[in-house]
Amino acid sequence: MLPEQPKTNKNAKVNQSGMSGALAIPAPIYTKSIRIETQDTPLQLAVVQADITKLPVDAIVNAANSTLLGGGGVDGAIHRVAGPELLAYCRTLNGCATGEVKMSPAFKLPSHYVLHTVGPIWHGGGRGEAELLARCYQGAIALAVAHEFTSLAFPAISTGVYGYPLMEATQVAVAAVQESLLQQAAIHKNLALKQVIFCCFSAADAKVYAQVLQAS
Ligand code: AR6
Repeated sequence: MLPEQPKTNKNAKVNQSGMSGALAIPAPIYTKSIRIETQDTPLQLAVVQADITKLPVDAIVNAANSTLLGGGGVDGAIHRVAGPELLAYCRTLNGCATGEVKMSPAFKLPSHYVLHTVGPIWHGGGRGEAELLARCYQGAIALAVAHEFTSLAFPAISTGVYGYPLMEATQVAVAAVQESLLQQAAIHKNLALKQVIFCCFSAADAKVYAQVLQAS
């Protein structure tokens, strides 16, 4: 069982002014609103350039490896900020297969939960990489909806150490998130989930995400 954590977001509001406080989400580089008939309010997709460990959202996604016992890149950053309690908790999760998602509390991070997923290692595209990567995004959205999170932030899963080409990975990410939101909206009349953030570490990555989201 996960320790009790409040479900309301500490600060889901995107800081449109660009003035960043300690717990503010930086102003997005690009946003897209999705209006769905069954939803009272539009869902917002936002491209933000930030360190994901600083985002005060309900849940951040971790691009982990199948041991869930930490590593480099965004995984290492998340464990460093969350503190040793995260590693101790992750030891109880018995690892995670590629394309699956497991949840933990966020401990010292400003988010409430971490959704750990394992993206595919890029082998050239012929080993089901796109489908596995899409499953990471779909699974995280499904968990976020099931737990009534209002905001969720993704890093660019698999595009670092795992070598997935950024443009291809971004196309998978943007399509999988939008398809998942539409699927979930067809099931649940009013989704708690209002904001999905594509959190890019570099300005160059954020530009690619903005282009792909705009074209979608
Ligand atoms: N905030 C947001 N994005 C970040 C941050 C951060 N603090 N740090 C890195 N990124 P990677 P992968 C970006 O390598 O390719 C680990 O060792 C980074 O620029 O973290 O899925 C795991 O344990 C890139 O765009 O994850 C696994 O063994 C993106 O996060 C392996 O790496 C993903 O890069 C997973 O490799």
